[in-house]
Amino acid sequence: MGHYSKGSEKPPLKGDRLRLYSMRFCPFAQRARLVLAAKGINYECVNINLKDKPDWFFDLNPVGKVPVIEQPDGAVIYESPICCDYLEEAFPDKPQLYPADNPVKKSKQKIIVETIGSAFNTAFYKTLRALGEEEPKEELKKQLSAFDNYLKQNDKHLGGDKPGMGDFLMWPWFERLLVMQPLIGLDLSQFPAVSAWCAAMNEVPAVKECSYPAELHMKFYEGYKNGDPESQLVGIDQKA
Ligand SMILES: N[C@@H](CCC(=O)N[C@@H](CS)C(=O)NCC(=O)O)C(=O)O
Repeated sequence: MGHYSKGSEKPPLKGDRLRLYSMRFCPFAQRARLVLAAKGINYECVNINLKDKPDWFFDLNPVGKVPVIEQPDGAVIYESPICCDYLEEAFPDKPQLYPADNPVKKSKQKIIVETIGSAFNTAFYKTLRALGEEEPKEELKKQLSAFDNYLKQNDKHLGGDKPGMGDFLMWPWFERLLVMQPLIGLDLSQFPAVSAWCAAMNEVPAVKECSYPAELHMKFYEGYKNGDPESQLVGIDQKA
């Protein structure tokens, strides 16, 4: 498991395994890790130092963001929802996370991710950057309420009776919210359907495989807040 910074050489691709460029605490990269785990795809993970990126990383993704997927033949995919859709389509023999025969249900999952998911992700980081300010927290609660209403009126998961692509795309921010709710001054039990969804997601094997313990999330957050470039390395010996 590498952690590549400026000045490093790009590691050569290994055999026929897919490669994921990631940063251990990036929620967008976690989406791809979750989908890879849920599908049981064997892959190599290469972590990028996002505070001091290697020049070669921009050859893969000119935007310079993780996640990036590199195929054994060198083809490159980036932007997390596109990476996840690619994994679904490129591995048709692995468990499917969208209902292949129901375009309406597939679109409904995407709608929740695009609307509530995107607004929630923005509000979550705004709230963390401005702890104590009411406005971002109110927006966060508005999105939680919208997600709660949706879950109340629909199935247990966005994917139906079991987690689907939509659930995995939403999850990374909720893993963090569960840890940080006391810090934010928010009580998730006010949103019972979201709480039940979180409890169910926490039991999903792929979620367990890709999660970090609360204390690592908190240590990363502390370092991130203080601009500590080493924060991405928190607990690297404990869990890669
Ligand atoms: N829209 C992108 C967002 C990815 C993203 O913002 N990743 C962050 C880490 S969490 C990143 O690579 N930041 C590096 C930078 O912005 O320079 C996606 O969905 O993949």
